Amino acid sequence: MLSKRILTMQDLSCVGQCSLTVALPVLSAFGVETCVLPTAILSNHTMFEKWSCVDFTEEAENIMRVWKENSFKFDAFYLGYLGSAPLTEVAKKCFAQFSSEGAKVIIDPAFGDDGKLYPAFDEEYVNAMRKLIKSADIILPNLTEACFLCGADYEQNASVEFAKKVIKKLSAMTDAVIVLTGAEKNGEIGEIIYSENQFSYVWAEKLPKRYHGTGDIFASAFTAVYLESGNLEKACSVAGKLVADSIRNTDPEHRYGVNFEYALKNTIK
Ligand code: PXL
Repeated sequence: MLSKRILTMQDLSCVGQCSLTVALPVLSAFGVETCVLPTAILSNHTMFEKWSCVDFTEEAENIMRVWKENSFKFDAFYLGYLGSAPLTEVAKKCFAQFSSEGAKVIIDPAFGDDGKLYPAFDEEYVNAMRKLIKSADIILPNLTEACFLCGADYEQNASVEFAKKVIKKLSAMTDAVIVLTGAEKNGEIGEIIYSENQFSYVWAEKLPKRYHGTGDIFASAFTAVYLESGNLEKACSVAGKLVADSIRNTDPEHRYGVNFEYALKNTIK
């Protein structure tokens, strides 16, 4: 059986369950052949007080030169935390040179949460991401990222109506399907999907705890299920369940990620 071969572009955080250390196991578990273009190598993710980081922009150019000589092509691209604005240009080159026919581009902007940018980012990065999402088929922002991208003021505990207004504003900037993650309604959490001028929703039980790295688990599982099924709602529902199972099985003392490894083992069973 021929499986899809995707390229994921994001950082390798040596400690902390996020980015490539999540994407690789999750995508493989769902049966997707996964190639990587690391964007940076960090000692650990940036929610720890201290971290080191080596940017990979220059090496990415070298890697792509050799890939071209080897005539590699990918059936899809999944982008997460890139780390610096020049890497968005690398990504565009990558789509231009290595897309199989009909290859999809799925982008999780992955630059902020709770109304704030992650520590390594600034307005230059947001601006670069505004341009990059024009090349996407699907984007997976949370409300913070959606607000930054379209220049809306972020609201805490936002209503679905507010989130839909932000999505509409964002949709003027890209033709991509928008899957807004982490929306909340009546004690439930879920996704607001905007595709072909229509809204749809996927809701699930909201668990009392929030943890770091759940966005990367969601995006990885979403990508795998969407590539296989072409069904946005199913992809959200399976990915949301994996996130919820991961949170449920996480020891409250474990602060820097979630126990997605345990949840994944059960999903596969
Ligand atoms: O989970 C998003 C993410 C990925 N990679 C790094 C991060 C973060 C969030 O803070 O710091 C390095």
